[in-house]
Amino acid sequence: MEKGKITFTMIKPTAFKNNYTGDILKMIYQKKFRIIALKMMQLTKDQAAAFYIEHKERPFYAELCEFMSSGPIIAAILKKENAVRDYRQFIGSTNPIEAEKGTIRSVFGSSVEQNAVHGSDSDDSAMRESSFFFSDLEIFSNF
Ligand code: DAT
Ligand code: MG
Repeated sequence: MEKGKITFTMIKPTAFKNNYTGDILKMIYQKKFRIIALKMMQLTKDQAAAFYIEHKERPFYAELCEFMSSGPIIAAILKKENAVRDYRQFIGSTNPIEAEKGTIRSVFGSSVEQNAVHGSDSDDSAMRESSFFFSDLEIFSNF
């Protein structure tokens, strides 16, 4: 994996449950991101807590871990120049109500918590989050 060219995303439980996975992946491809790793799984509450450890002091942390472990999710590593910046722009603001029209969160998000997708906030986060979910054998770096 090349730092600076990848980002990590998750399709969150509500979006998955609503069968938005196909539409979201299609939008990702249309924006010229390449998927270099992909899986479906359900996090335990402890795994969600470890993934979101940076938020452990926030008032919504317990609820967030509860929600993120409440059902299956899709995890993926996306490759593109400036992947982190471009993907954050493409998913829109954390709160779907504030997200720009046409962004993934504005189209598929239902609330600030259930905002359809995760997107890494920095290159360091992208590397950490990708390694959290995927082993080297599951990552097609040259794809
Ligand atoms: P982002 O996902 O845009 O990077 P974040 O890192 O600040 O946002 O927060 C992580 C997730 O936590 C976010 O996607 C949804 C949830 N969250 C953030 N702020 C919240 C709030 N005020 N109430 C409930 N959930 C919140
Ligand atoms: Mg974040």
